[in-house]
Amino acid sequence: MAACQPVEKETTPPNILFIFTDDHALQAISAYGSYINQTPNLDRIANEGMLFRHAMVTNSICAPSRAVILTGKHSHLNGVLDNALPFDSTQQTFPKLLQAAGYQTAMIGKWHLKSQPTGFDYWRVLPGQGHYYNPHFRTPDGREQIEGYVTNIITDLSLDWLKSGRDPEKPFLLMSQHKAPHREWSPGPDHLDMYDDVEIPEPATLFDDYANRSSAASQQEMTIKDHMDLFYDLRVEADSVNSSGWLKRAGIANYNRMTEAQQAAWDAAFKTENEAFKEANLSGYELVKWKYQRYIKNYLRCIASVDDNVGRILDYLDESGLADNTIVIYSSDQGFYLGEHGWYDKRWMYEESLHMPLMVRWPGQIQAGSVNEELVQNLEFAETFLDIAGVDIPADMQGNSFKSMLTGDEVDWRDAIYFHYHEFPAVHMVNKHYGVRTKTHKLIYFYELDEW
Ligand code: SGN
Ligand code: CA
Repeated sequence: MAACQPVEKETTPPNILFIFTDDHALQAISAYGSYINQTPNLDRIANEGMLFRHAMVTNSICAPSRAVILTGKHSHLNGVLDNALPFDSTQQTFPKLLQAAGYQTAMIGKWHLKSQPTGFDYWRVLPGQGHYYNPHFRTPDGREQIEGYVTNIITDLSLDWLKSGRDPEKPFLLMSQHKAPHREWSPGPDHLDMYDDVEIPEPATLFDDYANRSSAASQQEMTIKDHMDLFYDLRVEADSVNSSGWLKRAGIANYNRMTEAQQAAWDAAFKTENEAFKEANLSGYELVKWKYQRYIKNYLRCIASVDDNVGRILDYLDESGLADNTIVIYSSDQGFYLGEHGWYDKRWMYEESLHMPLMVRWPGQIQAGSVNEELVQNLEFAETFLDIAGVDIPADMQGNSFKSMLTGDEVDWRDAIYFHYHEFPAVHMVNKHYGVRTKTHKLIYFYELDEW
């Protein structure tokens, strides 16, 4: 009796929307318990999906993290050990495999891999680190400059592609990758005054003395106290400080990119506080505390814009009806120090920079509000996305698909992760190290110092 047979439902592979930021620490996401800011739109992804508490990178630095994500292989196999090395874009990547399986693929925003993007039907990427104001983009047809604030623009381009740039008959992969909240933490015009009258709580270790730790911890060059530049990083006027040559040039260039109207809004936002700062002539602890406030407020202002723009994307998914069959992932290329240990930047296998945010929404598949405690890594995005799309996972990829964690099925997961940071000597001077971490322990070896 044909009528009683279960109907073979035609399953459309889900769309994959990967929203990625640069240097967004867990400590600055309210779904992770931030005590310094609120991120209502990012929290929506966690509340309607799953939040991973122990998502970690294999190598805590930008270009290497991106190469790991594309290939599903550790740095020593994909070739991008550090930020200086180009990505060999002839190698196997998950976007290429999805494209071959019939997905429409797009890469918009920060790429940072030096070579040309491959495996994408559409791409528009920032050159290098890119700029916050009036950014240039590299495209297959050459360079173009777009007026406005980078986080808004990357979202506009992403929405344009979703609405009218793709073949609506095919499933899509969209990698929408922000520059924010990367150094030099330039807030957008909508958030210049945010946090003006509040004091952000300091982390307990802002004045860490690095006693009882590897000598690497005291040899770095990433303290708010000594290495954060008052002009380039913190926007106190050039004539008041001692910026080194290139930081001064870069800071001036950033300002000169702005239109007159953007400059006027910028000047108005910082002027009064800058004058008070010069007047106060701070030093020692008081100066560090002031620098922390200026730093964290600008960082959080950049995140507020990311949050607003994630809201725009989620709203569009709802309005267009795409939400039901689209898996939304929010993550960042590593964690970051928000004053913990007196630091900014990343690189270490210590917790703040080892972790990356990971929140995933997949309506009908993930139970809303679930929290995952397993040790997952950026090494498994490629495998997971292929698995979700029903594409075979190549045997030479090194991570595991975590799809069954998303759907709540039983999984036999790893009990330890491996990490290796390779960039030294280089900016911020963090020594090379590798290590392993389990749910309860961590072992790190600074092999050029021979210190465990
Ligand atoms: C730039 C930054 C550094 C940062 C690296 C790597 N300096 O060099 O502070 O550590 O990028 O960042 S800046 O003055 O140019 O902002 S990464 O995210 O690309 O790995
Ligand atoms: Ca980064």
